[in-house]
Amino acid sequence: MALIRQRKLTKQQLRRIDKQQAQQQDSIDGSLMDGVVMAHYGKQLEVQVTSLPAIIPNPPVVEEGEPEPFWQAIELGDIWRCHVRTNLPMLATGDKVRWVADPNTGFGRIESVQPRTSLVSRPDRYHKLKPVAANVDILAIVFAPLPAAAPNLIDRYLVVCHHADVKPLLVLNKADLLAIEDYAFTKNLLSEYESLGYETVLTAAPCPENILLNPSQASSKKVADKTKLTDIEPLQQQAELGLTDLQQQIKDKLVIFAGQSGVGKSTLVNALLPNSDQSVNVISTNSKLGQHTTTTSRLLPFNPEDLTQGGIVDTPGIREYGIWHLTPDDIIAGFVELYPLAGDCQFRDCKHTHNSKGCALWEAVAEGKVMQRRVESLVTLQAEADTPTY
Ligand SMILES: Nc1nc2c(ncn2[C@@H]2O[C@H](COP(=O)(O)OP(=O)(O)O)[C@@H](O)[C@H]2O)c(=O)[nH]1
Ligand SMILES: [Mg+2]
Ligand SMILES: [Zn+2]
Repeated sequence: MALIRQRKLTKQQLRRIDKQQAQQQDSIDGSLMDGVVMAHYGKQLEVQVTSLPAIIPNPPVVEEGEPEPFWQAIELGDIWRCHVRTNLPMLATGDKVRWVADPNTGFGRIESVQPRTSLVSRPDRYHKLKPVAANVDILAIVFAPLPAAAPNLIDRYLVVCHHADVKPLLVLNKADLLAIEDYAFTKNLLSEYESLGYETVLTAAPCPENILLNPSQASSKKVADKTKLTDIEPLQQQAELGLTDLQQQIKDKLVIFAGQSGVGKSTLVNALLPNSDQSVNVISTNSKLGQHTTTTSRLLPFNPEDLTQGGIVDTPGIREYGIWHLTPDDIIAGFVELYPLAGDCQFRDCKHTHNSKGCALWEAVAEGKVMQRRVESLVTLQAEADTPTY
């Protein structure tokens, strides 16, 4: 065993150290403020000032003829580049933090993180689980008639929501295309999830392809042969209401949009955040970002001056929501109607496959009480979680 030589300190020395530490703590306490993590760049973060410190630091007095030293005043709503104290857990966009700002350098340091209401995580390319967004209220699962919806993907997102403590909201976008008869399947899918108790909304995002906004567009499309323009009017009203509906549902909330590529997530986000491009610019000039930095996720507020009004967390690559870190129990817990049945399977370790003996889930399918595709979805996801892909 290694001998650790400890220097004996005199009582007086100990008292002096205590006093120094207490003074340091006092000066930190006076400078502490509230903030919200707006973006994440690996080691550095951007934090928005949401409360001012008790003691507002004064700029240095400059003698005449002296050059003015750097000084970044602390103002509500400003965004600061921050380091993180070493002993903190990994932080994520949306985290509410206590932090100190150093006006002499323009950098801040995060001192602590407030308890989270939810945490969305995602495995990185080395399969290590990374927090992506904290305190998210709603995960909007966007799907559309085209590209065709993958019910299994929706089920996967629902599992993720359950595990992250985030409320799912099913958004059927491109509702204008429902005027085309082929897409009854998609509308039906929405009703199925409604019957399971999930909140849903039907939207048609403003864009040139939207055949409700641009009926002339419809006639130029091959698919439009089947479009009966007389049917469009009620749908038009519904879809227009849809965007307002969506707006209402996510008001004052922090939201993530997820879903296959091409379903209209960016178009919806732009419609909901008309100033999103601007706010991104403001942030980058404020903090003089290096160009090499890529964010893992960014919070785009509905009102940049008041974060309590919520916003959207923009996360690249959010589609690859791995679930390998979840147990079979975690996964079935995300299937609201199947979870209560699983206890009735004959075997505790039932895999719920079609030929599993005494499987309560398949009995329920046979009795028409649950949907077969949901049980199949469950089995697929459980099998995926069971097989590491690296
Ligand atoms: N017809 C129609 N097209 C849409 C709608 N929303 C988006 N689009 C179009 O679908 C394409 C993909 O949209 P985008 O927002 O990039 O999808 P993302 O990959 O999910 O972000 C674009 O050409 C959009 O203009 C909609 O409600 N109706
Ligand atoms: Mg996009
Ligand atoms: Zn079973």
